[in-house]
Amino acid sequence: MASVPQPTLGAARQELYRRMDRDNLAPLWEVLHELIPNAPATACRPALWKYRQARPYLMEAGKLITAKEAIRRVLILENPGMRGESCITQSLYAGLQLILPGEIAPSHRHSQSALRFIVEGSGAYTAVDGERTTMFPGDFIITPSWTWHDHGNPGSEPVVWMDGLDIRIVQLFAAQFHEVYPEEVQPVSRSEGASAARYGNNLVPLAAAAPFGKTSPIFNYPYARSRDSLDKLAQDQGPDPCHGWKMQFMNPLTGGHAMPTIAAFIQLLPKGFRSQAYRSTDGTIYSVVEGEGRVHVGDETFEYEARDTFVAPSWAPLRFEAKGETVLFSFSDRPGQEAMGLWREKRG
Ligand code: GTQ
Repeated sequence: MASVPQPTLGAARQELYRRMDRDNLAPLWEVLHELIPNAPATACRPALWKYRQARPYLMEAGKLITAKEAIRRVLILENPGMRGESCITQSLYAGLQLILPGEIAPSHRHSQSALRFIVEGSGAYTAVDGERTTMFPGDFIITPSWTWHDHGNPGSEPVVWMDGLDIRIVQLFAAQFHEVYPEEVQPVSRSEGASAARYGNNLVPLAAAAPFGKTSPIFNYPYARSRDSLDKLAQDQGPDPCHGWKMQFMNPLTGGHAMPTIAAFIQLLPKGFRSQAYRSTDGTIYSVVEGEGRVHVGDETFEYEARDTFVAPSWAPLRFEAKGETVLFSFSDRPGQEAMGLWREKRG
């Protein structure tokens, strides 16, 4: 290269790039720092969605399109740094789904896994491979990969839940499959509570194979039980300085995360709690179940109240100031990062 005259070096490089570009080749050195940054870089921005603001749109949508026509009547929670990409973090999708009294969201299955976190209303059900479970606010419900699922609302009030799906992860691997069930509603083949009875009482049927593969055999973790666990934990020990009292939803057959691609958590912050800053590589979506306060995410500060959703991008420092006793549900792509040896956290 020493023989190339300096003033023409830039032009010569550009000319080389142009020629190799036609043969689908590109110089690494022009993009190396972008490809391998010093610390997590993501277009995902800290954001909060007020339920009070989102709800009227959802109810208006309820008047303009049926659950049946929409297939799933959902308002996607789009990260402001990734508009149009149908995601809330770089790897995860979230939305608010509405099902009105008398409606049915027809049965289908897909390789993407879904979680439901019930935000408002009671009495709707979701069915997973022949078993229905009735939804109550704060319940954490799983639709495992490739299981038939439909939702229905035989009750008398609108029911809204937050959907969390691993759409982007499955897309990254180009492993998406989807099938429509031949009828609108799948037949019920097990009694309500069957999964909880078989796997949720520290018992397991002899020689039982995991009914949902790598996903927990329990597909409804009721809020009443999660809340009780948090309460009892808080009675006997002090809060973690970063997390308050935080628990992870578990697959009882493995002791690991309840879902293979998504981790889910529930945590309690005492009234007046000011947390120490915490960051981790799993960008995390939070749904406020109870309480109000302030959360600092990176350079942003949000006031939260019950039913709001907010997102903390990968490696953004997170700090809570709970005005009232607060319960937060959260989910992230942590299982994948742990499986690949990528997950990191930092306190303070
Ligand atoms: O309930 O099956 O928010 O398939 C997006 C895709 C919900 C669902 C969503 C879905 C569903």
